[in-house]
Amino acid sequence: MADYQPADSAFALDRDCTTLSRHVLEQLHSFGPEAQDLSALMNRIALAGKIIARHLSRAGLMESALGFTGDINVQGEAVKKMDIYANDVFISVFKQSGLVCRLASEEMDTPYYIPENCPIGRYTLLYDPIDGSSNVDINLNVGSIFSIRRQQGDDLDQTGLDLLQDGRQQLAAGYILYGPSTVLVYSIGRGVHAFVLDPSLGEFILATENIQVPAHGPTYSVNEGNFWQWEDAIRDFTRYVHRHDGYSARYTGALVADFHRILTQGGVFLYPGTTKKPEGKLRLLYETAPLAFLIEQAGGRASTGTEDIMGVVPGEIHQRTPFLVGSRDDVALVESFIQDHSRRQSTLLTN
Ligand code: AHM
Ligand code: MG
Repeated sequence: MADYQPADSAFALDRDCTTLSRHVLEQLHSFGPEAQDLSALMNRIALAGKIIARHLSRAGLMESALGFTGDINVQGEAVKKMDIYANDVFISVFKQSGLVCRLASEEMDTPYYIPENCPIGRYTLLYDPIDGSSNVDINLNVGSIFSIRRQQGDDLDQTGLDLLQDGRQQLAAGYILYGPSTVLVYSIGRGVHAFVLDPSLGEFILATENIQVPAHGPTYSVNEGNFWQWEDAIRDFTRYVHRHDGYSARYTGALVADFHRILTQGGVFLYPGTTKKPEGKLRLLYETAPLAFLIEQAGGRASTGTEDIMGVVPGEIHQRTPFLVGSRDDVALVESFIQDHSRRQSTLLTN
């Protein structure tokens, strides 16, 4: 009898079978305890993403899904109902995981502890539940950003001090982009991979493996409404791109969406310091460090302007950093304007 030959549809079936949890295990070439943990953690993040995507897709039809709560968060920003919903989704999902003892997010002053997980929960989830929340009420792109760190010590006094370490302590990082389709991008330090949610299967299916950001790209992504609040160096960079062919401005108001464009097509995203916010707007532990982890894995760069984001040690959980991220050459170009200005300033001071 002839050997069995898979039909042409086998290719599509192979593709459909590369789910997120299978991919994590394949990446680690192991079914050991740590690989099982990471796979389970990614599965939980995927579940949170599916629940949030479902809620977003129907938000305009539901009472009390859109708009503000009337509260102000620890960042001094008005809180949206969707921020709280998504924050609670991650908490509920990780309560059931057993693996996570603490969660720290943009929406909570101090980390949230899950006492029943604490004797065994070896990991901490840091996250921005809804990034770009100004887009929520107008049905535009938003995202969730996540980072996983191994808990160090018991943290019995619940200070979370072991979280104040550089970005190289991250075990995994990524984001979920809620757009025309829901896309999950992650890295466990072995390349950057994108998955698309197939709603008919209810699964994130591998779409692109080992994403590499081009060394240079056409996009510069920055809120130019802040032009007169920036330092001269950043103003000079934007004047440079205005005067040179081949650059396009793109800015959605959601970091995850702008980052996703740059990760896939190249270019640079900037949120520099302003006179009102000298450290910029974006937070290190759950916004800039996870995206820095991804971009480095994809062959790009992330910088404050003067140092690599991955090397920054925060002084507190909600610390902000100026942020330049994207293609290697484009980040270097912005940094060169910053270096020129600081050289000129020190020459002025010494003369
Ligand atoms: P959020 O997490 O509270 O939504 O704030 C972060 C967002 C980013 O997604 C985006 O890049 C930035 O804030 C936009 O800020 P601005 O309106 O100042 O340009
Ligand atoms: Mg955010």
